Amino acid sequence: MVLNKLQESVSFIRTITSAKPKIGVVLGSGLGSFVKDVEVETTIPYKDIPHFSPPTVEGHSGNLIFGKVGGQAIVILQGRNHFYEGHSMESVVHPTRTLALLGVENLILTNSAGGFGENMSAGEFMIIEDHINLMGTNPLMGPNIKELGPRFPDMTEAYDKRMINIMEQVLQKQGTRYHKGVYCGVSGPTYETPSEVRYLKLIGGKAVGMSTVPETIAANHLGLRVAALSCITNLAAGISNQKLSHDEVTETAKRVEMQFTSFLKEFIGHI
Ligand code: 6GU
Repeated sequence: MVLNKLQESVSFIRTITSAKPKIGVVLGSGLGSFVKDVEVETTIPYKDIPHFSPPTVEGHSGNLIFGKVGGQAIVILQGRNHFYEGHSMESVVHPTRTLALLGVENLILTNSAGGFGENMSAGEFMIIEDHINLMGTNPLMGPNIKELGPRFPDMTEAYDKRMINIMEQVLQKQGTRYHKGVYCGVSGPTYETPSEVRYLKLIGGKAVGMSTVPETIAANHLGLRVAALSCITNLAAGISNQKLSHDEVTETAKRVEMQFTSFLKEFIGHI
């Protein structure tokens, strides 16, 4: 069933383009404007693709985009489905799996996250070195689809070391402030309580968000190399006195749009 749906998505996309980029990019909340810097060749709205669902949240768009950046062929998921929207884990990772079946080998995941690491401020970035899955489920639950990958995938290096090094070099060169750390993936849609944030800190996290973990798990199952970058759009609850809002998340993402875009362009050129 899962495999049939994937094949139907791939077949539909193949009626529109024969492009086989090796690099896939998932753009998180408010980070969709990177597309302005892409030489776009083909845009396919999610609503046209069988088994892709259009996003329900404001500020999230839904397009599959093929194009080039700095001469490199890429495919972009502009907007993702979140577990908190009520999508099944299977449908959350469906677009990621589709990219792999289209030929993607390197997956760049981006997101907005709440930060609680030492010396973190809103507007900074965090390279995800590892994650803790706190979503209460796993996209690989259920019968294993052996055509996609093994029953018990290794997650020792879920985030590719070489890609982490390249990300660091690019951020340093561009003079962009960044952190490195563990991303805690939660289901949402509520932001955390201050006590929950203290717990996340105790277990070794530095940032928290409602995405990325399912895609990273599905991508590792498929044998893709994963790189992931969080935009710290706000400090997590209890770290500052400020209350949290989705408006702050989108405002900060907008403020760092230029830095984020130049980072992605150069990073893609070095993969
Ligand atoms: Cl503070 N928490 C979660 N779960 N997701 C976020 C966030 C916080 N800030 C941006 N996204």
